[in-house]
Amino acid sequence: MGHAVGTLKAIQSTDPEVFAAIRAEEKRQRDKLVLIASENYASPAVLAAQGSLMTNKYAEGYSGRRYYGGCEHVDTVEDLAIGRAKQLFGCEHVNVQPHSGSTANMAAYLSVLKPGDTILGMALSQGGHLTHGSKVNFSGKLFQSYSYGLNPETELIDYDAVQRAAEECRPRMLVVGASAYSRIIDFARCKQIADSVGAYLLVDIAHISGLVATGLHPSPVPYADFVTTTTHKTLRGPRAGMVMCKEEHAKAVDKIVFPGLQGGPLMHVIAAKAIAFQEALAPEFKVYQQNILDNAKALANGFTERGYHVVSGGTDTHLFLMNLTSKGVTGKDAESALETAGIILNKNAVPNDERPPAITSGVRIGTPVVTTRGMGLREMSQIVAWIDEVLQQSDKRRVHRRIAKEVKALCSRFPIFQTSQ
Ligand code: DSN
Repeated sequence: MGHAVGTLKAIQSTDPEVFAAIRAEEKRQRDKLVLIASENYASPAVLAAQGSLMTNKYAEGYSGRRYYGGCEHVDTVEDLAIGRAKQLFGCEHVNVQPHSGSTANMAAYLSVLKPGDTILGMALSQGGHLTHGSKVNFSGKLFQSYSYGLNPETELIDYDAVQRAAEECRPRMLVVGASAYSRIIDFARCKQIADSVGAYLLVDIAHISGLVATGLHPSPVPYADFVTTTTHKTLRGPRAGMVMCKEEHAKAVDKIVFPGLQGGPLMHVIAAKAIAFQEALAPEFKVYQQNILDNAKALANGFTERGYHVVSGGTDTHLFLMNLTSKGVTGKDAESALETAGIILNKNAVPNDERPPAITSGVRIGTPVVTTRGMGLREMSQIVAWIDEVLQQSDKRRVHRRIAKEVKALCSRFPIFQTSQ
């Protein structure tokens, strides 16, 4: 992949400090093995659109009805993004303007709820997301939030318990979706639960949207009132969000995104969304998503064979959690030792974790990035061996440094882009 060289050169001459940081980040992304489940490497075309002069344009409003002149070309890219998103997900309506997944969720809530209404979402500590009702987030401050979680035995979503929780708290909105849950979610069942208590259903597919777009995870679109996503995780587009909804909510969603929550849309990012959706419609994208799944399964199986506790017993998606309690290492120490070895992942709370979020008892592992680099089953087996070696010897810096060299050698065989100079 190649950056727009001219753009980077312009930075070099005007701001050497920022230029140096960007070059260092480029080297870091090139030489390290990234297993952060929410990250990916966007294509050169997506990067170029984000660096384009569409960033200069104000376009408050929507295509054909803007509050500024000169919007004909940004209208074109927004129309393309909308048409392609509808084709990818089969949704009735989509708003592609949200700057992030968090804003997309805020828009879904506020299109039909009022502050003080009740929501029920998966607890952050059980694999949910901050914006699904966490008390430290707007969603837990603005709304009366209640949570559900996993069955402690199976570590799977306990739908009977969700039903009971819904009957107790009578939410106006049931929120489904996760940032650290590895199994297929039963959206039809969630719809039944929402209907049984007269709640709206919001499904946040930020993590799995690439899998949903290619039919490798069942789609919530037929069931949910609102489906939100980010566009930069498995979907491999620019860093941003969007909201899909049933036609009956279209006006309310558009009105809350603008002027309710945001001002001018980021038209350079919307152009990049249009490109990413086109890439995702190509047949190769489904092959890529299948490879992500195969790689995640290979890692989860490899760790299970070595005696690790993979939460929920395995994975159907691009990610899984490992509970390291029986290995005698915390999530924080594991993250740090692995980073020295050139392997980047994040510590993560495991279900019913006794340690605080800044320490945790586990790590989250995801395969979108390594799969984008073209790595396959052979490399996954090597990654399991390296991670196991580091975690068995989490205080031996010499071992970590040796592995970092081996990681760099592997990464050089799977380039993510040509260096800009
Ligand atoms: N922070 C993202 C993640 O890592 O899953 C979710 O917003």
